[in-house]
Amino acid sequence: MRTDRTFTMLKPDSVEKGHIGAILEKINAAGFKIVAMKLTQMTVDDAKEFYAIHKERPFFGELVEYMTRGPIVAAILEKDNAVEDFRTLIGATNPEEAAEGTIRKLYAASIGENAVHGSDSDENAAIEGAFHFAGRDTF
Ligand code: IDP
Ligand code: MG
Repeated sequence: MRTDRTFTMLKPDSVEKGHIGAILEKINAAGFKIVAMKLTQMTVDDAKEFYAIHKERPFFGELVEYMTRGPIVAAILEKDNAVEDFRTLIGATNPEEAAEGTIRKLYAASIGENAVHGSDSDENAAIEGAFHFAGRDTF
């Protein structure tokens, strides 16, 4: 299992607000290399599958609606210790609890609309990356 890759999505709110460039700048400045990237839109079935672990949570319907309402930027990122370092870069799920300078502190509106996704384990990074990208589109 690779420990040097993670998967991210710049969520619909980031795309709507024109924050793609600023967020990618933060990602690059933190030393992550982009090895796959695309603008794409998840279907309702895609979002239900991607977030299946949360299907019993009260916010699941809201989450699926949010994540499918417009395009996202999906990307696979490479760096030593990628999963942990990227979670540090994006900050806490709730932007009110996110550290100063983190992507969620800067760009997230709320715990629901929180700007970016970051994988929470090497195993999930591999599963989530493969969900969005074929091998030939990953460099
Ligand atoms: P994470 O994205 O920081 O890993 P998770 O707990 O895995 O956070 O939740 C997945 C996503 O579900 C969050 O990024 C956020 O968009 C949404 N979410 C989490 N908790 C809530 C909540 O309490 N209300 C509304 N949406 C939530
Ligand atoms: Mg999570």
